[in-house]
This record gives sequence, structure tokens and C-alpha cells, in this order.
Amino acid sequence: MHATQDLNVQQIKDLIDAYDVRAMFQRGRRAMGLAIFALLLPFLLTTTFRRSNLAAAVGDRSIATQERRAADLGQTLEDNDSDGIDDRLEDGLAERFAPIVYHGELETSFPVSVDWWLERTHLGTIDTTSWPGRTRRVVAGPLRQEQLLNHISPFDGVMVSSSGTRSRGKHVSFFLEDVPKSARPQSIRPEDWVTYVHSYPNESGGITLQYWRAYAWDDARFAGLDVGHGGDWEGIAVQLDSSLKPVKTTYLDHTGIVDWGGSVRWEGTHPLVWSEEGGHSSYPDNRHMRSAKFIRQDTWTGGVVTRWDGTVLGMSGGLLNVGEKSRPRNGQTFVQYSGLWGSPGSLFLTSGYWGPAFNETDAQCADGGPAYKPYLSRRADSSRCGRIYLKAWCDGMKDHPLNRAQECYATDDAR
Ligand SMILES: [Ca+2]
Ligand SMILES: [Ca+2]
Repeated sequence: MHATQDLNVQQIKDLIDAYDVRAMFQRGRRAMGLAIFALLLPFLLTTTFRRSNLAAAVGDRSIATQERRAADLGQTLEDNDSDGIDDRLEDGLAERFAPIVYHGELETSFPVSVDWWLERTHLGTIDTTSWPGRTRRVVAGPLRQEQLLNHISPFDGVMVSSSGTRSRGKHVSFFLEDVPKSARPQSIRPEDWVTYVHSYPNESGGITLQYWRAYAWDDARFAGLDVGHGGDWEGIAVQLDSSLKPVKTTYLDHTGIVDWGGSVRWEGTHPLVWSEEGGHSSYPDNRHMRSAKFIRQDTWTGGVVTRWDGTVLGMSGGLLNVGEKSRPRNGQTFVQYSGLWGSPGSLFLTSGYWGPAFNETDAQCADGGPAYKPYLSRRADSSRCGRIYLKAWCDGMKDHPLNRAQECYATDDAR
């Protein structure tokens, strides 16, 4: 990472420079002391001998100090998700470019935090290869994030893991039961509107910042029909170049990961996002909104949520960096859960969806073709699709130090 390297090299350089000034001063004082010493002692050879020893001693201390300081710097470099970027830089950039999200007055489902969601659901398995007994509850809620992981269940002779196996057609999978209507909040609770950040080094030498919103239910309608499902993850991504300037901003919607180019509107360093009522797709303007009035959410930490008339509804839940799938940060191990968020429905479309690291948007088959577009003829179901590349999590990700083979694919694909 250019920026990180520059930052750290500069820090090291500053410390070394500071040390060298002190070392020069120390050497000067030593030299003067030695000169006086030489005047006082008759044996020049002895003095020279001592002088060289002292110089060597100063030199040793210089190296030792520099090594110690380098070690100190190593200890203070924070990279808990092992993506090569100092976590403080990741978090600082995430705050700087955090979006402003507009929710319509007709919205019935606002963002939630993962922990809020997990407290109101149960973990189960679905198996469409057997009948009856299609679904089974595995862990009763309220759930904690770590309870989502490391479950293994046999399906039709195949072992399916809750933190590795991804069911390409949602046929054999772990899933989180729909949050019952009775458990939904009766009022707007902006403090639960946490925005989940995934940031990583990209191929253009910069950093990509993804901002994900979680919704415990989806009330999407299509052609007058209810095609809602139990869970939803939506988001946008801001791609920074090597000078940490935004060069591309992409929005997830029903059609894929969309680069809106110059249509994206900004307020300072914050891109504007409209979240479509019910289905929660992200757009750079209100073209798909049914509402005339909007609730504005400043997603950054300390940001406020404001109603159309200016009334402050509260502080938003702020940002939370989830780290990488291979190394989650801030305890956000839910990114390793490979099952569905929401109950199975009668259709692929009306079943729960995947979380950020297993999201289906613009996922690709081995030949680079779309795995899930259009919805009614899913190439993902075909054995010819091969391993599915999960682009929504990995778009433009640099292969080092992260391992794209690990980060961008499920450990196993299942039916
Ligand atoms: Ca990092
Ligand atoms: Ca990261």
C-alpha cells in the first residue's frame, strides 16, 4: 500500500533523523571531552585507543537505538485484519468518505445492527433434497455472532459448513429465520443503524471502501407481487487511487454493481445514496423512490439522522470496520458465516440472501460470466459454472497481502 508505506517510512525517517541530531550532539560532546582528556594524558596512543572505543560505543548505541525504535514502530503498526493497511488509516478514510443515505418516508424497514438482528432470530438448516422435514432449527436464539460459525451438517451425503460452504442455489444451507413481525421495532431507532465497513488494498494501488447496510426484512414488490424476503444486505463502494482520492463509486442494485460515474453527487467528501423503499437498492438520486420526503442518515461515527423537516431523530449507529473474511476485526466474525440471512421461501428470489462476504451481486462463474443474472436462469446452479467468484466483496481487490483465493470464494460450493 503506497499510503501506508509512505506513512510508516516517514515515521521511521522522522525518528531516525531526530536520533541522528542527538547522536551528532553526543558525538560532539564526546569529542570535546576526549580532546581535553588528550591534553591531560601523556600517552597519545592510549587516548586514541579510548577514543575509538568511545566512537564504537556511540555507534553501537546508535544502531541499537534505531533497531529498538524500529521495533517500537512495529508494535504500534496496527493491522489486525492483515490486509497491509494500518487499521487507523482504514478507519480514518472510512469516516472521511462515509455516505449520506436517504431513506424514504414510505420505508417500512430501516437498517439494523447485526447484533440486534441476531438477538431476534434462530439458526437453522434447509434441505430441499429431502421431504418432509425440509427445515430444522440448529441453535435457538437469541444468538451471538460466534454461534453462527463452525456448524457442520450432512445433506444427501455432503457435509455443509456454516462458515465455509455456500449453497449456490439455496438448496442445502444454513439460514437465519425471518425476524417475526412482532419483534420488529415499533419506532425509528437510528442508534441501531450501523454501517459496516470493508476496506482493502485495490489493484490501482489505492484503497477500496465498502459500506454495507443490514436489513432484517425486505418488503420489495415486483409487478404488484410481494417478492420480499427475510434479510437483506445492500451497499456502495468508494474506490480511492494511490493518492487516496476517490476515482470510482459503485452502487449495488437489482442489476448488479453499478458505476454511476459523474452522476454521483457529493456533499464534501461524502457521496449521496438513496435507498429504495422496501428493496433497499442503492441509487445516486431519487429516480426510483416512491417517497417525496426523506430521512437523512449521516453514516459516519457521530453522524445524525434527520427527518425531512429538520427534526433530529438521533445519532446514527456509526461505522464498524469488519476487517477481512480471513481476519475479522472488532469481533465482527459474522462475515465468516456463509449461510443465508432470512428464511427459505418458495423461490430463490423470496428466500434469505447472503451476507457481505458471500453476497451474490455480480458473482461470476469460472468463465467470467454472471452466476445469477437473470434471476430466472441461474448459471450458478450449473456444474459448468465452476467456483463462484464473489465480486461484491472483492471487486478490484489486490492479491497481496490478502489472498484472493481465500477471500473471494467460498471454501465449498453446495447445491
Ligand atoms: Ca488493516
Ligand atoms: Ca481491511
